[in-house]
Amino acid sequence: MTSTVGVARLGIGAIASLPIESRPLVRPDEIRSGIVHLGLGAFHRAHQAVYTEEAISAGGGDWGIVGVAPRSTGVFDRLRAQDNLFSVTTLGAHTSRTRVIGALSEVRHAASDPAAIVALLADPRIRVVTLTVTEKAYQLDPVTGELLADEEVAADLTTDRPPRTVPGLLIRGLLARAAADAGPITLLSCDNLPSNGRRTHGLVAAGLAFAAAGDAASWVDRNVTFPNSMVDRIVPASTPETLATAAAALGVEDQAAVAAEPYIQWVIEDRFPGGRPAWERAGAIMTDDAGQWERLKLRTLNGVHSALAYLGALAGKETIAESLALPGMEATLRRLIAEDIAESFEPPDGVSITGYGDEVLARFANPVILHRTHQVAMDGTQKLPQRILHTILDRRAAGGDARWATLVVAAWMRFAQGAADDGTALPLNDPLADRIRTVLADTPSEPAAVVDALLHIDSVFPAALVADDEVRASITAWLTDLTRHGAVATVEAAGR
Ligand code: CS2
Repeated sequence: MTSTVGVARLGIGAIASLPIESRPLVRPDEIRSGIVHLGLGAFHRAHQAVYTEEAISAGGGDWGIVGVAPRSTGVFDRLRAQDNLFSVTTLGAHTSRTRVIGALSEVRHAASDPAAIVALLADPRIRVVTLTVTEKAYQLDPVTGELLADEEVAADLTTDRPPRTVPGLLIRGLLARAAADAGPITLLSCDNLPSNGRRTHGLVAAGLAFAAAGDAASWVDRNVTFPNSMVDRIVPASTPETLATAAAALGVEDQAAVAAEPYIQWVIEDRFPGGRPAWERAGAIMTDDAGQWERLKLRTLNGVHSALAYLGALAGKETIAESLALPGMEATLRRLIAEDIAESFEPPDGVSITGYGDEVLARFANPVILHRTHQVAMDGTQKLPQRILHTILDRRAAGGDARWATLVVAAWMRFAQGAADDGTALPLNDPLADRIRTVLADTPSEPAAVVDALLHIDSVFPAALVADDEVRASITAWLTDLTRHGAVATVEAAGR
């Protein structure tokens, strides 16, 4: 991205010139670090960074965030050039507010200095590690939750080379922390995985066993917690327009700007032996058990989001809001919510799943949030289990037919075949893309054959689902409709 000639850049020196309502609540150079965060993407900047800034401002404490970019240098360079400051523009249908966030006390780039990250994790000042690294970075089998056999992770755990993977960084960091007996710490996953804390714990335990680190494992048992958490805010990837909106509001250029919807939620299990920021002062819900919140959000919001992404992409729609506006789409999704999702689990006390679903649909309809269908469609193999397949399994166990949820699986299968209904190529960004392409290349294009072949990707589809002939027939019927009539006509007919 190029600088606009003559316009000053956001930085500590620019704070005094910002409109008062846009100034940060705390300053990066005045807070001390207590958190390491892995994953400096737009979501972190518009979510945990916002909560943490408000928590420090309201409740104090040394909880500045050391933001670590695992691989890409882009956002790291841009933040460094801005003294770690960036803005969040909150986009309502009719209002827009831009505020600079000062919660990042430091920024680091793991790939160019992994040893520094390992040392940070062993630093007694750091008492919380938060993660937004996307589902695939955990290297867990989505069906079993077991650590995958991956050469890079194995090399990180069994050799002295500087770690390259997220599991490698975490486990080598915990080994160093155990060796230094540097005090208790919490690893808090903020990714959209089911039981994300329990999975992170499983990953660490498996990694320590693999690294044959017996003493460290018992230190970890005594000193490290892995609470589950549910995170929620729609934060599309930033575009040149996002940066232009921020610059207009701030009067200075901000190349790390993000834009997000007004809605924001964080539910966190309160197990922090080394302490934590007063996140509840910023509106987070601290609880004993985040499980029901997590199911509510993953199955309803993310499940419906994936439905909109695949069906919308097939119909040639660019954004989630445009996909939702297709004739019959809203009615179809309401059935998915009421007949399948709401029947598949117990919601948190006092929450109605259909009421929550109505709110989710209203959020997706926000016309100024330009969330691309292709962005949400990415990494389908990592997302489908918790978003849709668990709903199907629970409905089937209770005797239901999961008709609407099987439509989403069929839409993913058609999307995975690589072309929209008008023949335009669709990108298959997925860690299993090669496997999917190989499977499809060897398969006749009839829907029944495609369903059969893709269901055999056993790290995505649980055995109970593959063995269920009614589910298979339902996916095949939908895929037949999608293939013959296209997504627009299929959704229109379904919504009638
Ligand atoms: C989306 C999520 O990209 C996706 O897969 O479904 O990022 C979604 O926007 C967030 O989970 C909302 O909290």
